[in-house]
Amino acid sequence: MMADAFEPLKNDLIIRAAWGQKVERPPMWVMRQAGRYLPEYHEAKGNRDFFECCRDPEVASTLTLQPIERFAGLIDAAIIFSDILVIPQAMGMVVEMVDKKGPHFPNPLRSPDDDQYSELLKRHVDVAAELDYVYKAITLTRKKLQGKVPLIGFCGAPWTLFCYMVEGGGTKLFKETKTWIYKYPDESQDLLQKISELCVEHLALQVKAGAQLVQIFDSWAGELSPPSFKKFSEPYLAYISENLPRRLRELDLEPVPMIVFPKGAWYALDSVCNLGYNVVGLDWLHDPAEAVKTVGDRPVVIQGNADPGVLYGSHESITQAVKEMVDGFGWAQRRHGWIVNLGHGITPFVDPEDLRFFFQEVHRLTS
Ligand code: 1CP
Repeated sequence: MMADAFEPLKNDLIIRAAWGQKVERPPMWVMRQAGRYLPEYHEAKGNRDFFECCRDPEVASTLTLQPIERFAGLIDAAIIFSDILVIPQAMGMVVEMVDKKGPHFPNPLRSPDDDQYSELLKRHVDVAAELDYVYKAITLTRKKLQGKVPLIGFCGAPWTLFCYMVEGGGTKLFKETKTWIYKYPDESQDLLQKISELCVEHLALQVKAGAQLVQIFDSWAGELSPPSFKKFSEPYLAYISENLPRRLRELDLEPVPMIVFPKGAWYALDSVCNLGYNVVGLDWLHDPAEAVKTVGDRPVVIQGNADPGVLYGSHESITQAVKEMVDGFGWAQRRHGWIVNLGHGITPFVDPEDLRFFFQEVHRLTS
């Protein structure tokens, strides 16, 4: 099925907002909105392995739609159920998802002298074949959405994927990552470039399959110092924003809005606004009014940024957090330039009904 054969959108608010247009209310979605905090997620997933769910288009589309169904009328985008680590898998690395612990690479990239490193750099990756299941899931999800809301495709930023590939999983210390960039900067950059090329192809093929916006998650950007962010993250984010539109043209596809989320790199907001992304995601350490000032009159939309932890609080504290965002982003005066989200993914154990209250408060205070 071709992407243009889908039902027309009934709600295109997030697309208009992402292109910088004035809108009737700020669109809203939440990072990790499909997942562990939803009882229906556990029910649908059953005993299946996490990546098995990603690889089964029927299951992946069901999980993608769960928050759209539960929060119908409140939420303005779906994000495809998948993971950033499908790119290292496509490159030939083994990644397992360990229950309650997160991703684990049995065989991480420990040094540029390993054969694994030169093989990874040399090997041609047939992204279309390796990640065909993601594209099938996207096309099926678009069909099932029937134009209710747009579908977001995504990938990990090269820097964040690099961290996982060399650490072998989550980490607090970043010992292996820092060893790589400070001992082997050239080899690190060669690998980052290779990953960037695969990101462009994966995003383009997601758009071909039906994704209507894309987000690049740089979840570990904040582990870099400002000069190392300039060297090991920013050039690769720029590579993606320059080359995705080019690749879409080659495939005869229209451009889509591009969102970048450089978590923790608050010092880099000014320069990230010049990278060619339509939307920049902010974590909750940013002050909204300061961020609006930093963006200035550049055509960049901001996404964010309530502390996900506020959803563990009282309804009064949720109302307060929404008010602070609405005032901070100057919604009443500006009426453009803002997509509502949390400052990072929703966390486990949040009561989904408290998220509903958050959504309702945004509607109440912005319309
Ligand atoms: O609604 C959605 O957003 C679902 C799709 C989605 C997305 C966008 C998933 C499903 N993962 C992601 C992105 C992702 N994956 C990121 C970037 C966003 C972020 O910073 O949170 C990262 C860092 C990962 C890697 C990953 N996958 C982690 C983080 C581990 C760590 O190092 O802190 C974890 C726990 C996963 C597993 C995962 N991915 C997605 C879900 C629902 C789960 C939980 C699986 C389960 O336990 O059932």
